[in-house]
Amino acid sequence: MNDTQSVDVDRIAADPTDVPDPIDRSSPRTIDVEFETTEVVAEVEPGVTYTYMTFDNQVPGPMLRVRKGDTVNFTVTNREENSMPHNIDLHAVRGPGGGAEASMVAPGETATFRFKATYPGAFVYHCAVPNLDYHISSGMFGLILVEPEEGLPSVDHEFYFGQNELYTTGEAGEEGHHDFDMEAMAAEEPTYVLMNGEKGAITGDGYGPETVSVGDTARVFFASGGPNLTSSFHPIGSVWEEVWPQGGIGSRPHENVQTTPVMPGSCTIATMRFEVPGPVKLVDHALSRVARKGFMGVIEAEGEANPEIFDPDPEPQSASA
Ligand SMILES: [Cu+2]
Repeated sequence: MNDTQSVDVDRIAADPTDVPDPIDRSSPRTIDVEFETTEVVAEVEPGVTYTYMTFDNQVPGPMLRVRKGDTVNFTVTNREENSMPHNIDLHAVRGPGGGAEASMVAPGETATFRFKATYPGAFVYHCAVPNLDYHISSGMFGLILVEPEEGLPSVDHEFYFGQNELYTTGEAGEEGHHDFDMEAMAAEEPTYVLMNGEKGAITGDGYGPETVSVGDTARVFFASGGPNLTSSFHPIGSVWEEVWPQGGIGSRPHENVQTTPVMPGSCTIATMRFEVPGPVKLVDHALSRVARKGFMGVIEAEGEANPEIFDPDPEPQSASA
């Protein structure tokens, strides 16, 4: 294994609370979005570095939020010091390649295309150059939410997470700089499967869990970049009260879902309530990815115990008469 490299970005994991505000207007608007593509060294976990590819130096890339009927002027700039071409394909775009050809940029170039968001839902975006699996694996994916005209019901919290797998020349946890491993990717045998691009980023071992209060509600936006694995997205110690499979707003949600599949190139929107204090662990229930490959995120509910719902240490009860 090579020595670790000095990092270009201290934190590659997107902040799950960095979610654009809900849209409260009743008419369409034109929105300008600018993304910069980057190739940067960061830590997968302490002592393990990797050269990520990103939109705006974070994994997943920034969450975008528009309203059905909005027009988006989308500008992609490929940083001059990069070594590869990049572009963007948004599944919210009706048009060739989801914008990929129109946004193809060599290092130092900028391109702009325009699209109208004609259907609501949560959609993946990703780099779509010929080696797109390599680029997505390395971090080039994210989520765009197209709100329906009537908006979404209000909740106490919104969180944004993404899942992808890294294919490297090292073993998980092996110190040093890990190079990309094309053969491992072709075989779909990842070294790491990660939430927000880092091992345990959204846990007490990383930047800390997200926190909510007992009684709160939350909506989770979840993007599966892949490039190859389907996530079996499950909240340990809770249930998804509602799930919009594939982020498909417009259909009725599934209710009381334990584990929802999120295919590569897809998203889910799921809601939950926190009725007792303690952690809710967000996992891929293909659990070797949690136990051995780094995937985990935690939402910690703080507040009063609710022993009627859950009592970890009940008083012995006498047999009823
Ligand atoms: Cu790319």
